[in-house]
Amino acid sequence: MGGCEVQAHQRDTKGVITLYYLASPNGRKISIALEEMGLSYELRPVNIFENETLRPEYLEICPNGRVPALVDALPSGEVVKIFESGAILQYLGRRTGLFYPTQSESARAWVDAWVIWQMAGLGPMAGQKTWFLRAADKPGRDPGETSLAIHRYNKEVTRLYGVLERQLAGRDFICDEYSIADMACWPWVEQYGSRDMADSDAFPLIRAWHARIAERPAVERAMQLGVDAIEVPQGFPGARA
Ligand SMILES: N[C@@H](CCC(=O)N[C@@H](CS)C(=O)NCC(=O)O)C(=O)O
Repeated sequence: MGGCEVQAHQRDTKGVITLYYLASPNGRKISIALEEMGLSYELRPVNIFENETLRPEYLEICPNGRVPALVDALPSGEVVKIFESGAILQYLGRRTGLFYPTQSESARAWVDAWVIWQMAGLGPMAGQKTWFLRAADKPGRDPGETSLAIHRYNKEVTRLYGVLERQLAGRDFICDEYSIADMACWPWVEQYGSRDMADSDAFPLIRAWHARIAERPAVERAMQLGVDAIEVPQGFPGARA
């Protein structure tokens, strides 16, 4: 492990999946899914702080130059490469038939909707809010440069937390059964909890849901992965300040 150089992927049963990873909210969605699904994989830490995501060989896998990305060398010889954590979660769900409904179109559509909700809403809004909060903390920063953005993103994140809180009323998980939708959302709530919101009494169902998932053995294992490989700054939201 280490570095983000791309190696030839062998067609064996062990380590056919390579996860390009940082111990960040988006990376953890995928390590949680892999651990929950019991798949074997090789973890390849990618140091975004040293621009490893911008290397040509990495951009071949992830044209967007971000982590996570995943390469799956199938026994047939087909090599699947995927970027965008939501697409990776859906792929792993299809691959295993786990935590992603395969029989019912209505159930799968609902899980997809919540995965996209996280990808288009909770993740970007919480990420931007945290980015501006960190920027505002920088010594000498004029508060006028960040206050409107913090106000805007805080309002939107609060609204999104309200959406999630309502969805959790009367159910243990976002789509009744534990699914990739929970895996998509949970690391962002985990991340964001340190910045005031999830600890708030305003969202008791989110807090209980968060605790329920935190104690799953697969999640505990995933949270330990790669933490020593690359140091992630405190409060890192998924994009550099
Ligand atoms: N929508 C993308 C976002 C990925 C993303 O922003 N990843 C962060 C780490 S959590 C990253 O690679 N940041 C690199 C940078 O800011 O240069 C996904 O969900 O995969």
